[in-house]
Amino acid sequence: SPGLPMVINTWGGPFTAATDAAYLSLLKPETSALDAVELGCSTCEANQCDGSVGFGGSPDENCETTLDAMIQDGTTMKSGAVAALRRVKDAVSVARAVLEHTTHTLLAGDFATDFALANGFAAQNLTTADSAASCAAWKAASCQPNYRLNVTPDPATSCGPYAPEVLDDEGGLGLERGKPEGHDTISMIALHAQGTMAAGTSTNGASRKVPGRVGDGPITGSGSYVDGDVGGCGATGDGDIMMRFLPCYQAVENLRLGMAPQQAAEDAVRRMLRKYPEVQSGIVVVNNKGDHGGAGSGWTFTYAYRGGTMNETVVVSVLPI
Ligand code: SD4
Repeated sequence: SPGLPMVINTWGGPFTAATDAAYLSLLKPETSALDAVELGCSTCEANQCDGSVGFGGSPDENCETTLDAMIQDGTTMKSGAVAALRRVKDAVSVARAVLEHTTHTLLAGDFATDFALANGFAAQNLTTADSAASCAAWKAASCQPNYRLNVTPDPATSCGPYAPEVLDDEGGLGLERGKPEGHDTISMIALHAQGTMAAGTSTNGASRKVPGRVGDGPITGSGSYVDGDVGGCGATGDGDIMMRFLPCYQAVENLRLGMAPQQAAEDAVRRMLRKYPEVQSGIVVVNNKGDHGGAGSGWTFTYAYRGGTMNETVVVSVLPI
């Protein structure tokens, strides 16, 4: 452990600006762990970290970007989240408003947008010239006829109708659908100097998804999870698979049972690999003392942290299991 306060999150590179912003904010005593996580995730939303957080990334089949985010308070276990949020850029802050201004945990789609607007957030276009162009190119090339159902999709509307990928003996349908391209989510855990903890996640999800698809990001225990009595976890990767395993819940419970963070992370990833050997996943785990570890599969995962009196953020590279 580098000591407290501390911030730790998925990915290095552009994501370290989020680590720094959150860590530096925690040096002011009035900043809570929840404030730090909100600020860190917001930093990535504004910077469009890797194109996978915030506006303009991962367009769905309608070429629209929608956002998933959650934030959890490790003292009360309250969490707030938005799923498939449309037309509002500040996903993690809207998630925080759900946590603070409602008794609910998760709002979705247009209703989440309505809630955001009613709470003073601005309506904005989440499409950029880049996201519109890459989506249009993909649809022109890849909305394939579905031979099994004997229909040809109309790319002007969607690529449906849909059939399970496993039934696709033509190899054409669905191969490029819902697979994130250059995909990285920010999931962050903050430890306040007083020992309180919070965690959060923000992402624009997977590219070319069926409109309405919600990933692991806004699911408590999947995108992230924190219990200040034990520790916290943040996840990134193929959310369609990962959310079936609640890997962050698993990792934090592993800590509770006495595992070290590294072991807790590896166990959570192995549980997914047992059924899905190809899954791309990355999880970062930290106990409430600041000891940390990470594990991933299918790619080289990185995580970033800064704590105690560290002058800069350190990035740890984790080879796939
Ligand atoms: C999702 N977990 O929506 C996100 C995407 C991601 O690295 O993290 N990609 O599935």
